[in-house]
Amino acid sequence: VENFQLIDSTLREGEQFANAFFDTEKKIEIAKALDAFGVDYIELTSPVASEQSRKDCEAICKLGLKAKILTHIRCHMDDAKVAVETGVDGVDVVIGTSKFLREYSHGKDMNYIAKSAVEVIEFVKSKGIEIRFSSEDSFRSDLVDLLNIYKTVSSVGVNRVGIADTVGCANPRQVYELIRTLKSVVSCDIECHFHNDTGCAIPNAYTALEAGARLIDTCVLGIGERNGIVPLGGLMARMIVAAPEYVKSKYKLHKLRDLEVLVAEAVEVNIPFNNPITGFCAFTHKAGIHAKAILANPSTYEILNPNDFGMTRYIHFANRLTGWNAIKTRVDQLNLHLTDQQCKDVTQKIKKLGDIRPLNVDDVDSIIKDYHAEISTPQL
Ligand code: HCA
Ligand code: CU
Repeated sequence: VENFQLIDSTLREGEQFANAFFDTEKKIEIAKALDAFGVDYIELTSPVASEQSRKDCEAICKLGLKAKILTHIRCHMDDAKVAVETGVDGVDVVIGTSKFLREYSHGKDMNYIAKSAVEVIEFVKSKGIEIRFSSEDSFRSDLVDLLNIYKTVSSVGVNRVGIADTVGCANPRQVYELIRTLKSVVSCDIECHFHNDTGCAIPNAYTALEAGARLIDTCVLGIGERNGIVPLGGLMARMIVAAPEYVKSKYKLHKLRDLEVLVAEAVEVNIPFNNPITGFCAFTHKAGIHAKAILANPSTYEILNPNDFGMTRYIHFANRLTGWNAIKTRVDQLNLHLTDQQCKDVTQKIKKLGDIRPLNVDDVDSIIKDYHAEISTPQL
């Protein structure tokens, strides 16, 4: 899994998210933030989608970002001719290969698909631009059809092939098998695009890399059609565990939170409470037993180090599950001096109130301060 690359599609798949509308300025802001984070590629909406989409694509190409700029088109010469004039570094073409898409979407057979794929690939390559060919709805396509089309596009020198779980139906075992099989028929890099309808987007992405794929499509916060695709942040959480040095040296992980806030505000959603890394409680420890061990060594209950992402760990002590180690830490923070036994006593008082109602930090602080005052008052 070392050496993987990211194709961020917030400005293509992400535009297909229910709430998304990015004006030119917002697209440029997001493109710059993605580039600063360090994604390898930025994928943009097709220039034939609308007049403004084409202009925005040209504007982003002119920014001179480090990330390569891609646009995403149907497997059709009409689209390809417009795409190569925008200034992009690469073109991603896609065509539906499942029986659903062949019957209810474009109505073409596999021979027609192969013929137009070859034509588009040769044309885009002749312009000195990178080209990726992908099948749409790959996991509900006939395997023989799929392998044939990939063999064909590989032989005409496509730069990457992609597979897409368009409906989010695949599970990791199916992903592993398909990538393994595909690797035996193509010589180029493999890219993967996973929707999250059944909650498998990140596991599928990870498994695809294990099976030998090289590139993963992501969106910030996982936005996209329906409930979206692989979230950039969630994939980072998975990958930093698998390839810590690579991930830490390649991506500016401290910029993740701001990038997510930027996109969340643009599409008017909140960052989910259970979001990996940036969810509000992602590094909050609560139970007394956890708090004690975290204070001794954070790795006891943390697989991710919040510092790697510019986040901070928090020990939630204002509750009835708290323990005296957490309270002792709070006592120290308040610059008060209590013995261990006194900390245990005051913890009992806190738990007692915590049994009656939810507590906040002020409640705990005043219990501690009152207790401290009481034991410090000379007895007459
Ligand atoms: C769609 C197309 C796509 C394309 C994926 C890709 C999908 O919006 O239906 O080009 O890799 O999910 O199949 O996003
Ligand atoms: Cu998609």
